[in-house]
Amino acid sequence: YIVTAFVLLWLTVSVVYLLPFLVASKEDPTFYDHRPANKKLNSHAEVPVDYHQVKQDQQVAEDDSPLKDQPKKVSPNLIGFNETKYLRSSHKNSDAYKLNAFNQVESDKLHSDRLIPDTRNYKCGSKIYPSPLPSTSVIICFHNEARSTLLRTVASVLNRSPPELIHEIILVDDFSDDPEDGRQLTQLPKVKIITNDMREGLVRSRVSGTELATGKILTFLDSHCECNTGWILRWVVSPIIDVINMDNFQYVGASAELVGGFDWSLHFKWDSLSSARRAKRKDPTSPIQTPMIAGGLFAMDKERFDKTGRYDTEMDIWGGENFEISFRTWMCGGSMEIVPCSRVGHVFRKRHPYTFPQGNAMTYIKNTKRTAEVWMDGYKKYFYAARPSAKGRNTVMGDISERVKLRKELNCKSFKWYLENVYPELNVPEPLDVEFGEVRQNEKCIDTLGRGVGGSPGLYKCHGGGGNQAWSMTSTKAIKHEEHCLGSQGSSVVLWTCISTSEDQHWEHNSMKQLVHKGSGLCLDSEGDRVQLSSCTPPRSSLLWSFTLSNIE
Ligand code: LR7
Ligand code: MN
Repeated sequence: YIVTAFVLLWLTVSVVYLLPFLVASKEDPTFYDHRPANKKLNSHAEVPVDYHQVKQDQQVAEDDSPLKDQPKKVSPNLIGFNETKYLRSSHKNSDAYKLNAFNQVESDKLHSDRLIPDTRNYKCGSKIYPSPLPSTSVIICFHNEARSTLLRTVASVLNRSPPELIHEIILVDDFSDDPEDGRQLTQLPKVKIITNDMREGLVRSRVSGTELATGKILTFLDSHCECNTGWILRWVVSPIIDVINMDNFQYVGASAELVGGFDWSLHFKWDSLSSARRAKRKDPTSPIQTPMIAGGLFAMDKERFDKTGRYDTEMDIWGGENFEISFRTWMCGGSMEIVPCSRVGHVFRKRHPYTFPQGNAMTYIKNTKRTAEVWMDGYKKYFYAARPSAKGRNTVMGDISERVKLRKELNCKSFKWYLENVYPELNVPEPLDVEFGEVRQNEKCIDTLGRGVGGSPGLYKCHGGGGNQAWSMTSTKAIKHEEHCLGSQGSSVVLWTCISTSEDQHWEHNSMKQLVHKGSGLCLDSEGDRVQLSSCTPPRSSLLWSFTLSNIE
C-alpha cells in the first residue's frame, strides 16, 4: 500500500444501518437519529486479547471495584493507574443521560479493558499485510467527555494495537469543565495532552493535535470509541464503525455493506453498496472506496495532511468538516477507503450533550456553506435549494478566499467530476428544474409531514432546513419532492410517484401566484393546515403561493 497515495484514510464504517442523519427542525438542523443495529455479529464470540496471557498479577482496580466484564489480568498498559479512583471523581448527574446524552451509569460500570466481541469477518484473521508499518500519532479531541468512555478509548488503543505502531496518543481537551479528566490520563503510557484555553471546536482542536504530532501517520478518533482486535492492521485501513449502544453499552457489529454518502442538504448518511460497488469488491476483506467519511475515525499520512490543507480551521464546534475533507481528498487526487477488517466501536447518540456558542443551526450552516462555496461549483444551488436558510447570509460564512486559493494551488478537479466518478449514486436534480425551495404561504410551507405515496402533505411552519419542505418545480411543471410529485385524489392533494406526462401532476404557477391544477382546472388552496383543491375564484390569500428560492443561480 502506498503511503504516497495521498490520503490514507481508512475509515471503517460498519455503522451502517444506524445512522442516517435526518433534518429535523430549524432549531436543530444537525439533529440526527439512528435506528438500532439489528445485524447479527458476523463473527466469533468474545476473544481475549493477547496481553491477557502476559504474566501479571497486579490488579488494576481496588477490590471493591463495581466494574463489570473485567478481565482477570490487568493490561500492562494500565498498571499503576487507579481506574476506580479516576472514575469515582467523575462528574455525575441523577439523570444518567443528562451530561453525555448516553447512559453514563452503564458506561461507568464497565472496565476500561472490558472484553468486546471480535466483529470482523472470519477471513480477516488470516490476512497478511506488508510490514513494517509506520507508526501513528493518535489524536483524540474531547469536550466534557465522560471519564469512563474517554479512558476506554485510550485504553483500547493501547491494549489492542501492536505497541510499535502507536507512536503517541495526543488528547486535545477542548476547554472541558474539569481539566483533570484528561490530565490524569497522561499517567498512561504514550499519552500527552494539549489543553485549549477557550472552546475551539473539533476542527481547530484536531489541527492543534496534529501540530504536536510526530508520527508518520495521523489517526483521529472520537472520545467515546473502543478499538477492536486488529483495528490497526495496516495504515491505509479504515475501521468499520461498530455500534456501542448508548443505553446499555453493548458492543454490536455493524454492517460491512455500507459506504458514506450525503444528500443535497449536506447531511451525512450511510448508503448500502450499489451493485457496481459490490461488483468491484473482490472479497469481504478488501477495502471499499467511499465517497464520504463519517468524519471522526480515520487515518491519514501526516505529510499529505499537511500538504493538502489539513482542515478548514474557520469551521466551528461540530459538523461539515467531513464534507470538506472528503471533497478535497477526492477532487485533488486522493481517495478514501473503508477497510472492513478494521473495526472501531463508537457510541452513537441522539443529541449533542454540549453547547454551541453560536447556536447549533448557525454553526452547521456556516460550516457546510463554506464547503459548498469552495468545492461544489454550480451544484451549490442544489444545496441552497435543499437548505434555503443557508442562502444570502454571507456574514455567517466568513472569508473563504484562502480555501479557494488552496483549491487552485492543488489543481483540483471539478465537482462535476466528483459526482460522475466518485458518487454516481447521488441523484442530481434535473438541470431544467425551474424553481426550487420552499412552497410558501405566509409563515407556512408545504411539508410532506414524512408521508409517502398516497399520503397528503400539509402546511407546517417554514423551518428553512429543506428536508420535508424541499420542493422543485420541474420543467414538466411537476411539484416534486425527491421521487414524489403532488397530484390529487378528489379534492385532496396527495403524493404520487412522479409521471412526467400526467395532467394530475401538472401545475401552472401563474402571474397571480396561483398554482393551477391542470387535471381539474382547480387551484391549490389551503384551509387551516390542510392543502386541497378548490375553485380559483374569488381571489383570496389562501390561493397565493411562492417558491422562496425562485430562479437561484
Ligand atoms: O466543541 C467540540 N469540541 C470537541 O472536542 C465538539 C466536539 N468535540 C469532540 C467530541 O468530544 C467528540 O470526541 O469532537 C468529537 C465528535 O463529536 P461528537 O462525538 O459529539 O459528534 P458525532 O459522533 O456526531 O460526530 C461525527 O460528526 C462530526 C462532524 O463534525 C465529526 O466528524 C465526528 O468525528 C463524527 N464522528 C464519527 O465519525 C464517528 C462515527 C459517527 C458517524 C456517522
Ligand atoms: Mn462521536
